[in-house]
Amino acid sequence: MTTRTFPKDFYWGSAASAEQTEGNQHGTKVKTIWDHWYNLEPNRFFDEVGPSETSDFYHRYKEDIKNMKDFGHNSFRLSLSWARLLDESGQLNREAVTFYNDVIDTLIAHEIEPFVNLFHFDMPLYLQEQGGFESRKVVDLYVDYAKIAFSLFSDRVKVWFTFNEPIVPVEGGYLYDFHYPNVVDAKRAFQVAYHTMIAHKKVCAHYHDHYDGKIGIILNLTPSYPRSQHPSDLKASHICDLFFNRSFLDPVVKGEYPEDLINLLKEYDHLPETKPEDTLLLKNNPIDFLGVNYYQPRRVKAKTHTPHPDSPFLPDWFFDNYEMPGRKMNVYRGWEIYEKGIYDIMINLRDNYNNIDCFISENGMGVQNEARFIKDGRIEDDYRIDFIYGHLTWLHRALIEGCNVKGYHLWTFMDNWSWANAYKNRYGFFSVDLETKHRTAKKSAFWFKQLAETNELVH
Ligand code: BGP
Repeated sequence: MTTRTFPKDFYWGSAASAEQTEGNQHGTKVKTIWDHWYNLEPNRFFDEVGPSETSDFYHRYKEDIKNMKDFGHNSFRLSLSWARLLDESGQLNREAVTFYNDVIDTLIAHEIEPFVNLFHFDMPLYLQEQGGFESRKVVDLYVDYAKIAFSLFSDRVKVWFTFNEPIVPVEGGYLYDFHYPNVVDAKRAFQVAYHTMIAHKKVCAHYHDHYDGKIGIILNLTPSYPRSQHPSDLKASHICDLFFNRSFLDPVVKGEYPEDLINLLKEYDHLPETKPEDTLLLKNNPIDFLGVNYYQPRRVKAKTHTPHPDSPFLPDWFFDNYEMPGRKMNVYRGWEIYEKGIYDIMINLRDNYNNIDCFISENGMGVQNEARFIKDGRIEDDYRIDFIYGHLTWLHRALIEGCNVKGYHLWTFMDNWSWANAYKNRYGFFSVDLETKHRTAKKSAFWFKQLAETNELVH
């Protein structure tokens, strides 16, 4: 039996988001794009379940935070809801301030460091109706919202994030039709991506001018592995990496977009509109801390068919997905499990991105129909323990090899509502009875507690 010891100050915990846990029907709140899309097309949501109820963190956070403490957490990532904090006229919602103040205070009272994220896919509807991040005006309103959040909570919150997986609303909302506004238009997609980056940079600039904590962003990094070393496969994988990783990672850490990406978008006439003053803003505002979400890699091969010239321009004009024979699968979710991917990401950050301080902000195993694994009243999720163990083994190796990785957060603390997938895939350390809202620790929660309290990875 090998024991791997993590540093004493390693961050152990889990992550969640406002829209997925609070319940949109509780407290005063303006509508988000999720409420709206659900009203329009409930059949696009698994089992037709929308964001109204969720696990009710809004009323049960005290119990949840106590559970976090009891199960080894020294840190927890939540997001603030823009739609809860401010109304349509930009007025502060006092009830929301009281709620978030109390959540933050309760975390701190339990010695759990709050990691606070400003935006996790939950655009207020009235702002989407003004163009969302296609509009510079909404960028400025986002900056105003961030400033208000900092002024309210920065005395206690020392770790902030601007966005969670900013590429997902771009892919989902403007390229592949799995988020509202369900547009398929790459030109608009790249404009949204670019403005999101401008918003991120403006917020970092303001934070660094006024506060002394840490600010960062959370990116879903998906290592892109080519089918073979053949130049056409390598090129396909390079382009996939440009679109899905480097389009955000490079400007965030290096202050500029990859030249190959700019050239490609220029060639296809898809460059977003920019302003001259953007260049300095992009260049000058690095982050202090990078959150890395990792679930599975991308496997890529050269395109077998040339796309029809009338079909909409999409990143996958340049590559095909490759279903590598023999790859290990999470059969309960349909995603590949490739533990070494977490190590490859870390080595890439060490060697090519200034060895930036980072942590694993999401990693986890979604399981459908998880109730089938209940024994004596609790879910025996040995598969999740194996999953976490496998990834942490590689993460530990990255640490030994000099990577600046500071922590590991599981997605997620308790089973929650997940966008169009609603309650299809369960990820939590705790299961939640959706009728009674009763929480029950799964076997993995006990295993994690032992790990987090001793810093020793044993299995
Ligand atoms: C991540 C998101 C989370 C969560 C998770 C699981 O990309 O940041 O918000 O939804 O994916 O997703 P799913 O339930 O679709 O498996």
